[in-house]
Amino acid sequence: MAPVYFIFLLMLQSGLLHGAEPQNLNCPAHCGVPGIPGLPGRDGRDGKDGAIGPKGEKGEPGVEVHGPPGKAGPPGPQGLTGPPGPQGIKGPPGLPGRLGDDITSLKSEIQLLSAKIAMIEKVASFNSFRKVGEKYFVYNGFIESYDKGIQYCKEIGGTIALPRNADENKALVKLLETSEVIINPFIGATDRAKEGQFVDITGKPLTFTKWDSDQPDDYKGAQDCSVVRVLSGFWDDDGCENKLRIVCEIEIK
Ligand SMILES: [Ca+2]
Ligand SMILES: [Ca+2]
Repeated sequence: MAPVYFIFLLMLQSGLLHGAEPQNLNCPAHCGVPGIPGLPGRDGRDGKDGAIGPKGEKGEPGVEVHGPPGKAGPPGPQGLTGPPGPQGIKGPPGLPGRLGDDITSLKSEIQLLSAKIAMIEKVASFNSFRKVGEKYFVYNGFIESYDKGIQYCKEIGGTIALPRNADENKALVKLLETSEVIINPFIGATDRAKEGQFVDITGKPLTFTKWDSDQPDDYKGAQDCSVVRVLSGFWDDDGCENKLRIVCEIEIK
């Protein structure tokens, strides 16, 4: 392509241009008006980096400044158990805990109440019973000698009846007054140890008596036990081997 273009230029200069009237290109009369300057071109690309400059002078030494402490790190692993320390001095005895005292007190009350209920149930199991103060007289129709009566009352958890005051004496009489057959009950007072000196079953002198006017008379020298006359409420000494009513007394506090 380039040779063709070159030949074309030669022909244009030697043939075609020779055939036409030559023009004077240097003539100012044929020159056009100068064109308006074009717009400035776009900025060129950045040049390449220059060469590395010389090393700067050494700077002044810095001032040491401590910053704030950092956050605490995670706890380390547990260390080995150390040897036991020496035994300390024994301290003074502590005060008893109030709650412990209350519980102990409640337990005691419950035990007392349970025992009381058991005794009341026992009293209620008798055919006849009568309360006077903290004492119950109980009777179940048992008729025996004095010594067997003592044993019987012991077995039921009481003692043979012995009025200690006027109220108790009345209560004992009231317990038996409705019975059809008049059989007096033994009371726990004897003079078997020493004639004429009546004592209770523990050997203590009586603190209350209600002997009838002519009693005790130790009739025929064979009356060392005693009874309450149900009809009058007065006492009489009687034979210990007689089979009489056995009334027991049970105290429930
Ligand atoms: Ca006697
Ligand atoms: Ca008598």
